[in-house]
Amino acid sequence: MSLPHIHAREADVPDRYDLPPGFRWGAATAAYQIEGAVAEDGRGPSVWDAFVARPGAVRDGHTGAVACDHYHRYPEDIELMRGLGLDGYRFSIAWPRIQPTGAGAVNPAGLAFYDRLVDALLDAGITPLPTLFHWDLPQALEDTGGWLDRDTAYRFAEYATVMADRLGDRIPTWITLNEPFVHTVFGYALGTHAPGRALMFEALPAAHHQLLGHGLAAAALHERGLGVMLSNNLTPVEPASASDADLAAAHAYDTLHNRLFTDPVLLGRYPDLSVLGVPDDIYGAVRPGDLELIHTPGLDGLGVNYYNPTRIAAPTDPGLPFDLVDIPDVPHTAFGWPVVPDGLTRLLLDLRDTYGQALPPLTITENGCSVTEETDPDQPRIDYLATHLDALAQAAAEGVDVRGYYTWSLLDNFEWAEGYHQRFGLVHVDFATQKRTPRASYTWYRDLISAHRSVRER
Ligand code: IFM
Repeated sequence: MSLPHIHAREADVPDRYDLPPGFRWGAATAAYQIEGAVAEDGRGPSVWDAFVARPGAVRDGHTGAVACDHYHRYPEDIELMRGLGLDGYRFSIAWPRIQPTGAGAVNPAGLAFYDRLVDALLDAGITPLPTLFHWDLPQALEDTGGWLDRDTAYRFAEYATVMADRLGDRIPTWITLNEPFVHTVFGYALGTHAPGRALMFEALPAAHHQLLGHGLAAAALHERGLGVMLSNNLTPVEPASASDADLAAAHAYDTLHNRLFTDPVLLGRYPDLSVLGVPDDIYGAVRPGDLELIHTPGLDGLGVNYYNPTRIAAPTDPGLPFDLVDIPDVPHTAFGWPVVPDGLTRLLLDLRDTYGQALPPLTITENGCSVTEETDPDQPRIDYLATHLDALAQAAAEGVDVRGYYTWSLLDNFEWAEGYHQRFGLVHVDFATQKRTPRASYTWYRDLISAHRSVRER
């Protein structure tokens, strides 16, 4: 990938982003992608342990069994974070370490790991920002239906309560779910992620039950005086043309990707799902009172994970109400994702315009760029981060309340169905030796954070 319009700037670190006081700089990871140690200290199996064992499910048969071995190497990783000068670190808690079967008995060794991690972060002056669910459902819950089963929402709230009671004295704000859109669509509709179900639109009860789990967990967190966020992968949707058919298809896709998840939480209602051919009660999943449970706790912040916009055309396959088409004439990442920084500005402005007073403060909880071994060194990542931060600052200048930026990712890690082939890290990881090597983007981000801090302190 190359970005002809900007060549940023290892030496030229901007202190020109006009961001609000207290803006938080961070980096993000997730448990199954970095921890490894999948059979240690009483951790139960998750849906991802089962999925990676399926022949052909993950490129080259890669698994997260060892990943970055962060379970053992977290002190070294926290030193890397300290070196960056991070304000915050977003990580996820592995539910199967806490409740190996997803319900009932709590595993003391699992709690002890996150105690150690959180205490070490605090010692390093870094605020922990945990995500309670980043896709690694305990397999025992999948065996009883996973997120298709309403009961999983109640189990999730129980697990959230266990964590809040254990760590709530040290962690002010919690993220309930990560990217319920991706988990629902890849995990339950298409089957390209765990748990590998291919139900197409009949997957959507899994979305509703995640949102219900969010609402129940949010209420428990709020009762304990804790702040609550939800992170979704959001995308600005652009029609391929101004034709009525393309506009209708773009509306349908926007409903599925964005509004299905954001409207219930912020507005207390689902968008019109008939554009997807889905019944209002999502195949009987939505019961009276559910939307109140989802909406009433409110959100203290919305986490925005932004990677790219999505261009949509009228369907060629009659089975779907839209087609995804490429965005030509822009650079693409190693993953093949179009690089459109001003899509982030558009997304943030659209959120403000769509939700108005109902929109809580925003935090970018993921944004980043993968390279492959072959495309290192990582100038493309520096360019990606620099241009997206420009786009973020533009939205802030136009009045969007955005409070922080967590880049994806601190470390190269297990990139789900792509295994170790896509590398998102500021820090290169040699998976044979576990050697960590900070990249040029690490130095760039460190200097950026430091420049902002000195501006702040002036
Ligand atoms: O690695 C993922 C992460 O787990 C969720 N958001 C997108 C990232 C890059 O694909």
